Amino acid sequence: MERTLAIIKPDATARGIAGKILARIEEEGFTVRAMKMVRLTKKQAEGFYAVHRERPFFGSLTDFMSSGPVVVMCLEREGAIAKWREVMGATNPAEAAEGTIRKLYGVDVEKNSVHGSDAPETAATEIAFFFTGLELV
Ligand code: FUP
Repeated sequence: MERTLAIIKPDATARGIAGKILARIEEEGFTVRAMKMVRLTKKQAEGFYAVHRERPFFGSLTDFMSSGPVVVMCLEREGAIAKWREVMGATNPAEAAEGTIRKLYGVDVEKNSVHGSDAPETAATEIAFFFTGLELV
């Protein structure tokens, strides 16, 4: 079993589709090990995306991620990291495969509705960013 960090981003919570995305997560065989809704401060968003600090889109991305509530989840499944990235689809919704969450709901490359960890090390760091051991059931 593997764990990954999923985020339902502000563009999705604003449109009231967090429930649809959670239903899809459950249909795809993930177990939710922890979940909460939070509104990140700009500084917290900058901390979460620190690896992208030098990228031209960093300011806009962290403004967006702190613009409204997000739902953060620790998901568990066999091959959870790769499977969640497959279900999310490509970063740019215009390039995402049919049926993926970003194809269905993503607005653009920034407002792309969901986040998922990209490797075991980042999954561990990202889960620990949002959840203490006590909150993981
Ligand atoms: P992903 O792992 O698919 O979320 O994508 P990346 O790690 O490449 O990008 C991290 C975040 O930066 C994405 F969620 C969206 C955002 N981004 C932009 O806002 N503009 C860009 O041009 C590229 C990425």
